[in-house]
Amino acid sequence: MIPTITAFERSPDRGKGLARDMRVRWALEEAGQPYEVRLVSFSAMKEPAHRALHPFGQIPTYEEGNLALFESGAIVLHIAEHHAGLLPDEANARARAIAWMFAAVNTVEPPILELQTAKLLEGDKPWTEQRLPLVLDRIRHRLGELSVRLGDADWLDGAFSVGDLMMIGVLLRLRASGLLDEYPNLAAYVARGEARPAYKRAFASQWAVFAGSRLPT
Ligand code: GTB
Repeated sequence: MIPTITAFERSPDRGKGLARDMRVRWALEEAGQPYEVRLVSFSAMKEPAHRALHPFGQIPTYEEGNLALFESGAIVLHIAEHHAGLLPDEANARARAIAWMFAAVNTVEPPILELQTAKLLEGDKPWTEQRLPLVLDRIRHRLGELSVRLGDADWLDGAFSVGDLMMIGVLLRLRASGLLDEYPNLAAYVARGEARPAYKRAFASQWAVFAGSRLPT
């Protein structure tokens, strides 16, 4: 059965692959699983039909037969559990790869999201000037710890896993800030992820949506 995911009809990132459907596309490409994409507008996301799939009216969602999922982490884990190559076979290594997925979305991503909120949504507020350095410090703190753990390894725990996929998906959101470049091993880690053929295919398919939507109508 070919799964269907949802993605932005017009992504605010203008095809940079920063919306969370990218992680799902990447996992599906790594798994060699064909998929279909249903593009949704911001207003359609808030309609009952989409909310039946996603209680918070967001993308991505994932439908496969009787199964409907939301939350990019849960979707990626589901894909990894049903296809070879994204999770180690050995039980403890598998548990550690899943721990890295949670670390990505629960420990590393929150201060990165704070930065986006501080800049994009609240950049005009009077407290932004004082708040920004605090947020940047929190991100640097986490990146420093992650950088030490990664050291000169290629991936976080042995072979490439879904833990790396989620972590790189999260770190990519920092590229525009320049913060990643302060940690050369993390910048190289992200570049290794982007160099994977599956990542490139996923990126190209989300780019095609943006390129299509900017054609003259
Ligand atoms: N925790 C959920 C998950 O991991 O799936 C979060 C899902 C989520 O935040 N979805 C966003 C969404 O649907 C898109 S990814 N937003 C619309 C809404 O809430 O109304 C977040 C995102 C949006 C835009 C950019 N960008 O332009 O760079 C990057 C990431």
